[in-house]
Amino acid sequence: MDCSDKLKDKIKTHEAIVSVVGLGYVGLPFAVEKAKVGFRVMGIEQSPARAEQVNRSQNYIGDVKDEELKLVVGEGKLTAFTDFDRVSEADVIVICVPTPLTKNLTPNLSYIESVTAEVAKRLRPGQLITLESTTYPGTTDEVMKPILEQVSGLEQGKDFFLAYSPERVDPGNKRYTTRNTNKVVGASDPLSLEIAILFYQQTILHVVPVGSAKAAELVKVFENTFRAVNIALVNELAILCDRLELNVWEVLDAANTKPFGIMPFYPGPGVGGHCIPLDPHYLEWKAKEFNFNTHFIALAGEINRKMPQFVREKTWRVLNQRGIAPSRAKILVVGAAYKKDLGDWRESPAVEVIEFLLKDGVEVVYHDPYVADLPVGGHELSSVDLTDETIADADLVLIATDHTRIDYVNLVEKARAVLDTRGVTRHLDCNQEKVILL
Ligand code: SAJ
Repeated sequence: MDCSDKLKDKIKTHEAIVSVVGLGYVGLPFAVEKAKVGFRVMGIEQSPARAEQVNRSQNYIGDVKDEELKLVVGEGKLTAFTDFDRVSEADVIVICVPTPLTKNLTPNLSYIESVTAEVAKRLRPGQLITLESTTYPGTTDEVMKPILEQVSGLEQGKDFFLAYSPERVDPGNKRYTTRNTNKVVGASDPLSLEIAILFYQQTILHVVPVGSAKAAELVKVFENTFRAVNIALVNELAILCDRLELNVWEVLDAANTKPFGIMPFYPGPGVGGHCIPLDPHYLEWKAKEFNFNTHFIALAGEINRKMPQFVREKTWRVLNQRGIAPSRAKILVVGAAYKKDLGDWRESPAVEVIEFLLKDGVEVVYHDPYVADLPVGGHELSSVDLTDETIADADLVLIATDHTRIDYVNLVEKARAVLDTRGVTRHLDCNQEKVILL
């Protein structure tokens, strides 16, 4: 029996030891799913604090159920480490590390490269490595494979197996989870693909094979590009409607009554998170290698990135219409997270808007039920309670994130004026005279 047969058997019986590198919003849910079906999972996390939290069953990812984490950790099925020493024990190594951008929007593969080098040092025959991080087409075959083969002397498709399977996590989505979200898998040799499909089928309902790692990489970055471009389209429409003095929300709500051939996207204060604003630029960068300009990606990024400034200027206009200079205004910003019903404020457009307003001399307070403290523009702000007094005390309430749990009817009733950048008040039975929509 060769090493691939042994590996397939271990995967089928769930005796395979799985190592998940990176226990963030992708890695931790994935690790828990594998542990729940009986795999022994070694999490490798660069943050000692996070590793400690996992080992103490202290959940820090909203999409992971506390009781499930407690169960798998309690059973010894999931243990977190901060070093790679034991990765040679793993039969399958799943890499879920960040793929950020540099300041000038070029890929930063440093996490992938450093993790791959650590794995390569300990690589042994019979291991499967899969990359889940969103990246440009070619990363698995052109960056990871050479490191793994040159450092270990082993050969992909014969001694070890390598595949790409993009994460498809929609943070906060209660309907689609790691288990029931279709999973694309690609590899540049048939045996790696076969073994990777078998591995993912153990915990994911539907696996979608494609013919290469590159194709799988492009699938993912296309998915995020699709969203970035469509969000930019409605953001541009919002700016045009502002000039036309038309209500973009009325236009979009009516357009979305078309029963076919359209899909709802809505304007906002900008595009946040660590995917949509970043991932498409991985493809833009790769395309330049082929003397190809991905105009849609560049334009979408440009439009989405200018939305915070558009909100800033709209705020000035609203204050001016009320005879209030920004430097003498007090604004209550409702929502700091990058999207509703979660507390992640990385790349959040709300934070950029707050930073702009602080620069304009506005006295800014914010309320976000999911974000207790917020370092912004050199200030350390803390979320204020959303009382009738704090609402009435502000010259303007600016809704930057449309968290479900906020009582928007009361907010509008108690506010002097509301700038709603998310359209969340547009269908409410409240005094719409006080609401200015983006
Ligand atoms: N946004 C808008 N208008 C819209 C939709 C979103 O302004 O119509 C904004 C959001 O407020 C947010 C940003 O865009 O600031 C990104 O929102 P998102 O939900 O598209 O992105 P993420 O990063 O939370 O999650 C996405 C996944 N979301 C969905 O598919 C709905 C998916 O694109 C990826 O699987 C995931 O990122 C990832 O990890 O790549």
